[in-house]
Amino acid sequence: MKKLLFGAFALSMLAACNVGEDHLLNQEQTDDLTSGSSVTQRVCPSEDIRKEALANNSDLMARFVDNESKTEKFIEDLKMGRVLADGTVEIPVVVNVLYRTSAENISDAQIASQIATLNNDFGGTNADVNKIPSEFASVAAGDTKIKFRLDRVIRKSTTVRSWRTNDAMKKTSSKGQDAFKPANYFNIWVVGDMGGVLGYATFPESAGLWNDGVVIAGKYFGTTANAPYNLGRTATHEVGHYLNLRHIWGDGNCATDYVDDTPTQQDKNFGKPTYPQYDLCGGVNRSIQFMNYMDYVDDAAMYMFSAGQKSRMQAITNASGARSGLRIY
Ligand SMILES: [Ca+2]
Ligand SMILES: [Zn+2]
Repeated sequence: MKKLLFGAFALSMLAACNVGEDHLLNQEQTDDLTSGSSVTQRVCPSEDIRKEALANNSDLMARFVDNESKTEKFIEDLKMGRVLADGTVEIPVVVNVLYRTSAENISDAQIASQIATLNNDFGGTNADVNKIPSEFASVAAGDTKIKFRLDRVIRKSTTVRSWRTNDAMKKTSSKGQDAFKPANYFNIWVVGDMGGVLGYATFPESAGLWNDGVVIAGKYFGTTANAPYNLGRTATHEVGHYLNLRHIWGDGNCATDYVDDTPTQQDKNFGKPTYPQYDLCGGVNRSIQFMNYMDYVDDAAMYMFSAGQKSRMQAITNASGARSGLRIY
């Protein structure tokens, strides 16, 4: 609907091009006539010059329409409370539970515990936030201004005993469950078992596609008794990917995660490392941020995003980002 409106608007701008030309001609004549004289009344020709330029340049017109569309969306989002007054974005969450046994049909309470964990971890209100070493406290994200609100739970019985990472759980035709409006809702699939995999995510280039979202094995979803993956941080990590964060070690030896305030580290870390740990990369020995959610440490050993990671996530959820469709409707 909005696109149609803008299309009509763009056409009316084109139709106005003759007026613009006439005006420019008049302007030139006026310039000649009035050269050397002082201005007696304020005149700004910007919009008329723009109309002329838009009428003669379809690329420019496309950019104009795109800017107006994004601006209107942001204002509409603000008006509707989809973006809160302090800029916080609320993401509606759909949890698709695929179960074979009754134990796999996880409770509403377990789902609620996962949403609460996401809001604490992304809000910087996690109970273990005080464990962040002072060295990294100055670059901790604090409140990322991204919140999660459970919109609905879709439960479905299935005969599948163990799932692989081939997205079969995301299709009704392969004994899974189709995504619920993935352009506007963050879909999580909770499955009974994925072998040795805790979870996996799509990145923002998949925004709105049929397979877009996060998959988590039910045993590690929310607060559970399954230590060391018992605090819901598997989802925190996977949602980080969904919002365009890479692994902190850049998935290579001393590789980059495109975040400046996460020190370059050699590789992933496991378990519960003791602070500080040092990695030698490019001849520089750095204290590494192994307690970051995007490392591989145990749930109890990860408790921060960095400010740089917050910027990347905000970039992808804002009005012009790939995930700008994720709003409460
Ligand atoms: Ca880094
Ligand atoms: Zn990962």
